[in-house]
Amino acid sequence: MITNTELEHKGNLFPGKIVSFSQNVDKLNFTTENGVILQLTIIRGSVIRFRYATDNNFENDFSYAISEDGARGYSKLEVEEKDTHYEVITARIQLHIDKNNLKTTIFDLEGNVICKDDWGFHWEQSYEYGGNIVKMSKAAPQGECYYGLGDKPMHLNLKGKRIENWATDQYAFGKDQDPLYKSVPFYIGMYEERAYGIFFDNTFRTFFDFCNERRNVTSFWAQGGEMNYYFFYGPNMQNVITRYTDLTGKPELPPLWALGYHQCKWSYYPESKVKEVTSKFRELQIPCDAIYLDIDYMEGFRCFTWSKEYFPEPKRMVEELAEDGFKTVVIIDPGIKIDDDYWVYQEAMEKDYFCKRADGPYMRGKVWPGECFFPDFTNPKVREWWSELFKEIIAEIGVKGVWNDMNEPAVMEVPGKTFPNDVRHNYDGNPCSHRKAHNIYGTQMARATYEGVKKFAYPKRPFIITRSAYSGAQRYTSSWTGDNVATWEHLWIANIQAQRMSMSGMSFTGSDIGGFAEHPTGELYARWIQLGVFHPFCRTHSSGDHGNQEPWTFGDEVVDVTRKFVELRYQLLPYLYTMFWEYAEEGIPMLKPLVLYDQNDPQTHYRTDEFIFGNQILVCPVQEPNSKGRRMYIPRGNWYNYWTREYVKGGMEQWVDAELDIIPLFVKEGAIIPKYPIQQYVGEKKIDQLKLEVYYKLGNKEESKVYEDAQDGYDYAKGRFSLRSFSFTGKENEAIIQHHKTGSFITEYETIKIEFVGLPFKIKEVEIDNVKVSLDSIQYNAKENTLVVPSDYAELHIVG
Ligand code: MIG
Repeated sequence: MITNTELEHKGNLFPGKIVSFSQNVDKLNFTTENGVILQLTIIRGSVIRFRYATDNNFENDFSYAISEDGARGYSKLEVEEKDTHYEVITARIQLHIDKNNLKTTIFDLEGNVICKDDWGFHWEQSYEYGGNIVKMSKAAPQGECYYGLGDKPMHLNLKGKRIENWATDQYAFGKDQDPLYKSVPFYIGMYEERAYGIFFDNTFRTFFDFCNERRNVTSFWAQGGEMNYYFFYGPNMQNVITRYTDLTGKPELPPLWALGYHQCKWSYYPESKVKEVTSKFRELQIPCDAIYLDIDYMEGFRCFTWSKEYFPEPKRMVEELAEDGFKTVVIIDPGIKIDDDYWVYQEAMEKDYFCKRADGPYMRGKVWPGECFFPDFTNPKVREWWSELFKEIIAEIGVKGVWNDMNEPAVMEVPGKTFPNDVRHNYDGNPCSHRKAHNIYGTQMARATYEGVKKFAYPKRPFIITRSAYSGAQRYTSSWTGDNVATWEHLWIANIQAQRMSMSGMSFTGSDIGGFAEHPTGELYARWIQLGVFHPFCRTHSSGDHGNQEPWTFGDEVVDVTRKFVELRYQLLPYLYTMFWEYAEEGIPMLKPLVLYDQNDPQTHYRTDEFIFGNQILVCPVQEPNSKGRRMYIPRGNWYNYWTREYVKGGMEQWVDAELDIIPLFVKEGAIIPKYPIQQYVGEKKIDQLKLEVYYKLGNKEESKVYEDAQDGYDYAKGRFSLRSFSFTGKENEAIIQHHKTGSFITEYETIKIEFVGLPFKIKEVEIDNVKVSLDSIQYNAKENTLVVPSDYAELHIVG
């Protein structure tokens, strides 16, 4: 046992005995003899904020991450003073605070330890910066698992790893490389089937150590700021994530087209090249909704300008693309070229909106346009100004989405690849150095961009994508995983990153399909698109230096595979949109790693490859060349192989066939999967019929939902949406599908085509809303096991 005195020798300081306690409604303050204050805020019965001050002094309380819309309030709060500790009891947890040393232990109501301080809060004074290095260490029982933390390209279970959060432009990053572009200081711990979460809301450079340094200890620390974290009790992992997302915010629904397939390259230019690519998609009938313009569309890389040579009439081009169903998305970087004749530069200079060094000069750095200055997006006035800059691009030219890159912020040819630490930031009226603002810079840029696009796209919905992000960025933007590489290992990484981002409250994420750096083989591209269509954001992108990466550059077989999977994504749009609605509404992660799907099955704790897309579709990519299939773990429960329709029992590892045109895909029994007809882009066709694939299950009810609305705009917020709930009940010789619709949106289609999969009997009789109907009148097709019912039926009863 190391004593406090020994540790103090190493520079660590510890809280002493508690000398006073006070309560102000939801805030409990415990003060120690040496001037440490622990302030607990009871946010909800299962969400507690822990905030520690040293020298009796809290900083101004300000966070970019916390959303104002989150649920607050608790039903019970009792505080009792005992001999050795204070006891705090809510409706969900109990918390002990040791009077001797301020250490805390959190229990569930049955008395199981959920999270316990090891050394607890301690700190080191930082002579160089004047603040503290704030630290927290927790006991880590053997067998505890850890998940979360954003975009880390390593095993999903973080046990044994040390992690660093410092947003970094990491071109061609590798497996296990850290830090990367994002910093999401939120993790989920799970021990004996009970999960909890910790969000360390500190934007300085932070570290997390999961039993790497000491086998039985998990710790986290920051190079400045406060020890300020939120504890979320589960015990279900999904509840931990929804509570975290509730606190840090949920996205609005994107326009449906943003869930279509997107094509990108660095760069498509001139206009004729853009048109050649978009026409080829239509010619080959590979659905596609968006085309991206990378930095070369600008005049000398000046943001908010267009190259006269390559894009002489952007408005006309964007309109013509729109006529063909393509939405144009353009890149906007933070670096503003130093150029007296450039209006954006002039305005920012006049208004004094660029970041400055501590001693006065502007923060000057080289990026694509050459020498640049950088707006201080942590200044609310700068964000307001920036948002106005989008007027022309969005309102006049008709661009539909904006892509924010280089916002770590990235600077070329300098050590650390970013701003020096001394750069000053406004931080919404809490002036600070870059040490504190670095990790939030990208999010504030994306936020300002979102506000601009939203304002000028109104009454349509905005679409933003960012590379850098901090917790809470999901309120404004989607994201991609940065500059990956065209290798099989990166296919594994992409799968991990998309799942991890989903668990970290940022579901709307995807990778550069096929890899950004280098060039994939056709086989790798095919395997990647098969996975990519199951990621919430789905875009092919490449650096273009090593050849083209449009699907047709890999030959006919790959074109066919691409078409097959992109078509499947478009058919599944109502399913995907419903997943998004559940994410936007309740914070439910769109992708669920198996551990999140079934945490009580220990087999899932170290799985990485398989995941659940939404609630009912199991996906497992093939990640090796020359494969004819793979072994995978099918989680507990019963499933149907989507391709062969074979019924499979889960709870074991098994071989699954998967030639190049197949990705292992399973549907949960009892699921009702909605499909739209194939379209080349969202809105191409009137949806004249909804299809439901009904996967028969014997026994208990299974619930499925379909959310629909106008696919863009905000009418849904006024109740003009359609939410259909279906429940399936299967018996040996009959089945019932109940259907209930809420919301005032009238869907275009008048009929629903139902296809039964795995039905163990031949349909002989059908009743709709308790009225017997003839099989002819519902277009019953015995071979395909399909029938057509009115879209407003309430109960369908089939009997064998
Ligand atoms: O220094 O805009 O990650 O997607 O194509 C490279 C050019 C800058 C990095 C992005 C990438 C983009 C590229 N950008």
